[in-house]
Amino acid sequence: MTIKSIFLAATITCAASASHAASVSATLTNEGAAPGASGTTMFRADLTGLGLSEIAAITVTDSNSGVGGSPGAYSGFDLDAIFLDVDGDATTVGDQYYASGFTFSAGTLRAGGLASNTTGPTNGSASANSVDEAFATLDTFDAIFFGAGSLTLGDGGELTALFDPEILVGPSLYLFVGEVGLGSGESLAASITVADVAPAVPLPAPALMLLSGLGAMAFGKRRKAKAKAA
Ligand SMILES: [Ca+2]
Ligand SMILES: [Ca+2]
Ligand SMILES: [Ca+2]
Repeated sequence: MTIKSIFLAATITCAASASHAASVSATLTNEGAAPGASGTTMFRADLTGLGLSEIAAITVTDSNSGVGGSPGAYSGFDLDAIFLDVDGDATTVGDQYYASGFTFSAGTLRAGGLASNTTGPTNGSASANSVDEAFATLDTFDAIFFGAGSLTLGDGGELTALFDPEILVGPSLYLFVGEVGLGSGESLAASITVADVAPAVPLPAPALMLLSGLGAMAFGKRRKAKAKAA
């Protein structure tokens, strides 16, 4: 078996010093066909020795190459599964940790190709910003070609698997990722980020307006108090 490797970029933010941030890298190796889904390529990365004490989020970003694989609702990286595993053996499932939630941003679709089987633009998405979790089953290698069991990211799309509570990095912890297809070229170009701090969820515009409104009210109160004191 040829061992292909891709670059795994990991970002660490130290809790002790909020302004400090550092990056480390590790190797994601091609482990061949995934158990339970012979059409899925399984990749594994050792998460020990990276300087991470715990895992809060893992982000998979499509390389936006615009080539490889299929167009339409299958444009870009086709993610069968993403999970953590203590002993590094994907066939023993009792030691696995699955995401507590996901954030998603669908990429663009190439013209033509098949339509999505789900309500979102890419196969396995519920909308441009949410995953159809029951359809995509991102905790299991079970994808069916052009069918159920995976989430297609779209060109330039991004998925973050959130782990709340965080998963402690003990003496042994591995990341498993699967891509539907054997050697389509999309998986090796995608980038993966492991972080011990979950990314901040951007506030929707109405919440921001409310916050700035509250700020203005507080400012007005302070001015009044000052005027009284004067
Ligand atoms: Ca694809
Ligand atoms: Ca295992
Ligand atoms: Ca799956």
